[in-house]
Amino acid sequence: MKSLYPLARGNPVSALTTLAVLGLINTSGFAADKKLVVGFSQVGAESGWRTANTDSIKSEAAKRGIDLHFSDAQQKEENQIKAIRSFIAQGVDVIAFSPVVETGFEPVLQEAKKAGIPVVLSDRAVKVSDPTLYKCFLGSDFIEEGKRAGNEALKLTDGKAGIAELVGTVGSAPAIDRAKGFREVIASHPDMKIILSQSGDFTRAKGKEVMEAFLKSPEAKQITLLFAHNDDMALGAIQAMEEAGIKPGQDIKIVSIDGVKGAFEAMKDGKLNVTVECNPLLGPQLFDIIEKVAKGETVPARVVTQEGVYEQAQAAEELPKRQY
Ligand code: GZL
Repeated sequence: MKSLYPLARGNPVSALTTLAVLGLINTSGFAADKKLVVGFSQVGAESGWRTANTDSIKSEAAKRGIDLHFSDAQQKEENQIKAIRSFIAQGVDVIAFSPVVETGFEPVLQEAKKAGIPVVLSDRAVKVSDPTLYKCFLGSDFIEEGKRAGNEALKLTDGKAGIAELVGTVGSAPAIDRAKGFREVIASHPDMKIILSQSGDFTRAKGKEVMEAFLKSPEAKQITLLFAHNDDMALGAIQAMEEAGIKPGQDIKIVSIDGVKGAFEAMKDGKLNVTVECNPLLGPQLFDIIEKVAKGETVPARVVTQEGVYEQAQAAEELPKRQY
């Protein structure tokens, strides 16, 4: 299914105008009788953030009349590679995906390039030797998110804390970079000590399980702050703390990342202290980029999503406004 978009590759203005007048292309410059076909490989359905991200992508594609081939990789890299291969075989116009981990995608991205199918990264980055293997990476600055979490941790503890860390999916860009940003900020504060660190794989269940283990460890009594790489793991940890008779947000302060509704509810109940926002509503921006790429137009190699930080005092007012 080869792209008909070369139509726009002559003298775009006159060609497009002529074809639009003849009703042969629609307003976004595509052949009127040809739907844009996009293959999207999603990480999985591991967290509230991911669900909101999937909803944003699917609803925006439907709104634009895009033929979306959507695949859920259930957090397995081999499933993403299989899905991308299948999109290539189907001859989709554009491939987009959120890489579950940073490495291991170079060979299949070379196959997409060889097949002449452009690739757009959504949410997470990949490490590749050839930067032309994808047209654009749309997503948050995870190092900045880690720094924001570090600054909030300093404010909550006056620069003195025994820190337990719930790490995201091992090898994923958000886990690597959030940890990096957090450590950059606390590096100049010798009394901010990370005493326990383990992956909870971005899920609530695993976050609870790891927090239970932390609370049974010899270092348990030294924990005064939890840094969770996402809200779902923080909410699991809150459950574990309460079951152990610990007051979350008081006995142990908690800083997490995402900004899902559950985090605002926990802040309202005084059980979570801060959530650093990570915006999952990427659908509109993602398909703006994909439509441009499909028409052979140039797009920025990097688009950073805008997001903020929310503390407990803001939770009650913000909660009704949250879209995810
Ligand atoms: C961040 C995203 C992360 C979220 C988690 O952009 O990749 O993955 O922080 C999700 O909730 O599982």
